[in-house]
Amino acid sequence: MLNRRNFLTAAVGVAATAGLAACAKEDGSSSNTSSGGSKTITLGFSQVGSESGWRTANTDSVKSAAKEAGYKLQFSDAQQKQENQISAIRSFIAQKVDVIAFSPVVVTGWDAVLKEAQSAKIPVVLTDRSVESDESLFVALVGSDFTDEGRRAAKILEKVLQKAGHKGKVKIAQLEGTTGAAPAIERAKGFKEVMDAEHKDDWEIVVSQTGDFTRAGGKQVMAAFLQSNPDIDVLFAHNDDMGLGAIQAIEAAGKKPGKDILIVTVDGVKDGFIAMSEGKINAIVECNPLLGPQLMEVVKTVHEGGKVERWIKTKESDFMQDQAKDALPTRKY
Ligand code: GYE
Repeated sequence: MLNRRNFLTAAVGVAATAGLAACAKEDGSSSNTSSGGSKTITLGFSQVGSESGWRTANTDSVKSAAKEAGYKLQFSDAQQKQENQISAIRSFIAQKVDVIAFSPVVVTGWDAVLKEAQSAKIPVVLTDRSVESDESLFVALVGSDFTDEGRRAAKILEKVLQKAGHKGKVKIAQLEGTTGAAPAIERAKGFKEVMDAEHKDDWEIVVSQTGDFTRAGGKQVMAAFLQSNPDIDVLFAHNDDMGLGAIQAIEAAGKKPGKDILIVTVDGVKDGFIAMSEGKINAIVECNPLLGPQLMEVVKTVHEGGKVERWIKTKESDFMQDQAKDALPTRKY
C-alpha cells in the first residue's frame, strides 16, 4: 500500500510505466482512432459494486467525467467480488483498451492480473482503494488517505464526547468495512493509532466486526453488538451506510442514536448528513467520492506517456452535528 515513505521511490516506477504507456501507442496496440487524427481513449473501469451511497456517487462521477472527457468507457460492476474484478480486467486486456482503472475490493491477490496488463502494455490506474502489490504494476492512485480518516474520526470523537459531557471510560463499538479492503484496514489503523497514543486508559474498543460497508450489514451487526454489549457508549462506523443501518438497530433496541450511543461515521453522503441534522449521527469524517474528473486527467496524461503524481488525493473536511443543517443544501452527493 502507498504510504508517505514509499511515495518518492514510487515516482520512479511512474516514469517507467508512463514509458510503457508511450510504447502502447507506438506499437499500435491502442487501436481506437477517431476522425481528425486524435484518438478516442478507451478506458476500462472495474467498479467494486453498489454497496453504499458513496459508491453510487463515485460511479456517477466516473461515468459523467468519462463522458465529459469524450472517452469510451467500458464499465463493469464487480458486485463486491474480487473474481469478477479479475475477469473484468482480463476482458479489458483482451479488448486492448488504452488504460485500465479499477477500485480494488480488497488489497491482496492482484499481482497475476496486473502483470498480465503490464505485459500487454496497458497502464493501470488505481482509484479510491489501493493494493498491496509490487508498485511497478500500477501508475498511480487517485483516492483518499484512509489512515488519516481513521485518525480524524478519533480526533472528532474527542470533541463529540466533550460536547456530550461524557466522563470516564468510553466503550466503543466498531463497524468495520469489507474485510481486507484498504478503507477498512486503514480507518481502523488510524483510529487505533490515536486511541493508543492518547486514550489508552479511557477508551476501549469492546466489539469490532465487519458490516461489509452496507446498511443491512450495519443493522444486523449492531443488533448483535447490543445483545452482547448493552452498555456501548460510542459507535465508530467505517461508513455512513453502516451507521444508518446501526441507527435502525439502536432504535429497535429502545435507545436513542446520537444521545444514548454517540455515533461517528465516515463518508458524508446526503443520507448521513440528514441523519446528522436529525441529531442521530454526532460527527462525520468526509471521504470524497467525486474522483471522476481527477481520474480522467490522470488517464489522459498516462495515455500520452506523461508523468503523474503517484498518489492524487482530494480535499476533505470533518463535520460536527451543529454544521449539518447548514451544509446539507450544498452537499453534492
Ligand atoms: O467509504 C464506503 C464504500 O472505498 C472509500 O467504500 C470507499 C469506501 C466508502 O463502500 O462507503
